[in-house]
Amino acid sequence: MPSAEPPTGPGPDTIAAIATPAGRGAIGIVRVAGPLARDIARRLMGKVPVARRATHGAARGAAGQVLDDGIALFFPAPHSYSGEDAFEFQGHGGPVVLHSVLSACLDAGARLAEPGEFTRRAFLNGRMDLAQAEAVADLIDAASAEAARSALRSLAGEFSSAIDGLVAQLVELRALTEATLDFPEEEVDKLHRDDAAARLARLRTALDEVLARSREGSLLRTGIQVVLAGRPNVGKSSLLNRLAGAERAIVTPIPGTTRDALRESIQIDGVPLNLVDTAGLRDSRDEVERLGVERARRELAGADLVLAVHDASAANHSLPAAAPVAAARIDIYNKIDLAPGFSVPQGEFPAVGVSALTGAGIDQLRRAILDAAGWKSHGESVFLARERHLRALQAARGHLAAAAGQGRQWELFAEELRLAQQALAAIAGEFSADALLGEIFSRFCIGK
Ligand SMILES: Nc1nc2c(ncn2[C@@H]2O[C@H](COP(=O)(O)OP(=O)(O)OP(=O)(O)O)[C@@H](O)[C@H]2O)c(=O)[nH]1
Ligand SMILES: [Mg+2]
Repeated sequence: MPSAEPPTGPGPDTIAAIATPAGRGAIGIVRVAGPLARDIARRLMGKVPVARRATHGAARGAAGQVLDDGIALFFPAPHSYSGEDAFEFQGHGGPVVLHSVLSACLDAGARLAEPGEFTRRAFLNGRMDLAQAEAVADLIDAASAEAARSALRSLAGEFSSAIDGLVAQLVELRALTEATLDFPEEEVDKLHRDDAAARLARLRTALDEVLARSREGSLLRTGIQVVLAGRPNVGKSSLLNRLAGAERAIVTPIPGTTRDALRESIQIDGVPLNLVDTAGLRDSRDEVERLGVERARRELAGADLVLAVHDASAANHSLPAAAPVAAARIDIYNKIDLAPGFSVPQGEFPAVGVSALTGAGIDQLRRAILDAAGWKSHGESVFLARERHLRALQAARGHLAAAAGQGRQWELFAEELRLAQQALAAIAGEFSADALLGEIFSRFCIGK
């Protein structure tokens, strides 16, 4: 049944795009959304397909020529992805045929969609909040099964409802505070003050929990920059190969084998790591090796986690004095197969004994890496947060801390609560600036 309501939303124009990836494929999809979708469906297919029912037919151009044969779908507003009338044609997945169908849609009055514009409209039409819209892109970009699962949960609203929960608590607390401002008698004030303090404490705990789960989940998005470093010949490249499960780096008994920094993307329990092998740190007269050592130092400076590799069978375990190791660090004692009875020195950093040759200790090393990176295997409960979300949560956290420090200054207390709420509301995209939306949606694919 056609909807009686005209489609709502930004701009009355109708957008169209090829929604499937460029190149040849079994099936290709052209999608149209907006007030002209119904009209375009009629022009291409000869009639408007029954709502939400797959309809087989030929798509025709303006002159009546057959462009392709496929399945047409029509979703009347508001029950479509973007909330507007939507038409979709699933045809043969060749670039030429898809472009001819797309052109027919454009000839019939649609314009080419911008990246993410369908999802942007879904957000503007209230079909999803901003965090959910972001989850759409994160799901498409997910680099591991864990990241995909987490994105799906955000898309289903799990992250948003955690934020909504915090906002609801804040709203209650603000209402209570406003009441106190209106009735400043002594007794009421004392009662409210105790109550408000207790509520604020609960709220801060809840927010810290969400922040912890978000920080952890953000690892799934960004990956962890892990750099192998140590003296020449201690087995850094062998460890990279062992962790990658493939012979990526050249390994020889000659000290100074690795010159260029070598990168390898690996996963541990679905957490993406960007593993970098570097030249052994030493003073060398060899020009090429010296440049390699310089690069190694640069990589170390940008690392989230440094794997400081030592040779367990050697007398001297220390890293060269000049090694800049500021980030989180794990000390790895390699070649334990050559050092029977070796006991791992306990120092300032977590330490493990391994053998890149036999694989001994490697599982323990993997766990140590995840621990050091802050992955507590909350697994199913982490939020695939973006930097934007973390910043908003941190801002809210700061305002709540400031509120807690306000004592009896109710006006200032109330103001900090208001600012905290504003920070949290930004996650769902309330009152979002156009620039922010542009920045978020421009990274989407066209047709999404
Ligand atoms: N027995 C034993 N030998 C190892 C182990 N790990 C590495 N090696 C050997 O140690 C030598 C050096 O290994 P590499 O992985 O090239 O060491 P590296 O730290 O990358 O050396 P540079 O690139 O020169 O800095 C090679 O002969 C490896 O086969 C181990 O766990 N046990
Ligand atoms: Mg090497």
